[in-house]
Amino acid sequence: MNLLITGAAGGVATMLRPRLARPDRVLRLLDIAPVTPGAGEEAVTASVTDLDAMTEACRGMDAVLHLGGLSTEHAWDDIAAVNIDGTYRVFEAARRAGVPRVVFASSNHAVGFHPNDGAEAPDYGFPRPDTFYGVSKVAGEALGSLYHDRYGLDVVCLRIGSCFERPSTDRMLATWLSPDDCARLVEAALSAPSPGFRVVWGISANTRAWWSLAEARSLGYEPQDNAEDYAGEVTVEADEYDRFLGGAFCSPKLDQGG
Ligand code: 15L
Repeated sequence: MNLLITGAAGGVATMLRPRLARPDRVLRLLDIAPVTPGAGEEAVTASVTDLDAMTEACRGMDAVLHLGGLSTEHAWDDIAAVNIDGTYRVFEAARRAGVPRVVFASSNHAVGFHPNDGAEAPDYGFPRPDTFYGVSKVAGEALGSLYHDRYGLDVVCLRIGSCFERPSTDRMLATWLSPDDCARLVEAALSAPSPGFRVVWGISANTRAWWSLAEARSLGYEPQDNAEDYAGEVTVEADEYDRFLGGAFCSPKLDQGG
């Protein structure tokens, strides 16, 4: 199983590389920043915004894990160019090269302005982005839906919570996705038979979870970690914006002006 990973120099990809390595798998690592490939890996220095380079990078791959792009709020022009146009090019390149499956790193910020009432937010919540970044994740999900319905690609969108080595704030006691569980979720998204188009939450088995794991589990995801194990170590922020699913991304501090 050959897997192209975009955004390979980024934080999530760096945590995933050793966890996704398999003797019978090539990981093709694509980023604008140079990446040093290890055993079973290949590196491609290119931008997701370059359709020809993306199409070339997709050749011979069985799936694309699209992690590339801006991972926080930025000015509209940058979000539009890198996250929205770039994600279009990833899907289009996959289609042109005959790659049958794309796993797209969406985000909780696609639905960040939904009120957080403490109950588990359901799967497939209607888009309610909290930032231009969140809008780009909604656009990526929409592109995934289109490329499934029109061209038959299998597309799994992961509405990732907070994927870091450890939870560091009280919000992350609800939203944490451990690196090991992230790899488990990606493996489920890569191996579920004919998933079609899916949108699943990406969190660990957190005692204080705000989000449903029903759809992720239906793909075969079995989380093993729980942020609660770190409850004594996190910073308590009591962020007033935790009344929304997107937390601090809902703050006016992220207004882009204009
Ligand atoms: C995200 O989508 C961001 O990429 C990441 O930096 C975190 O802020 C995360 O969401 C989160 O909500 O914790």
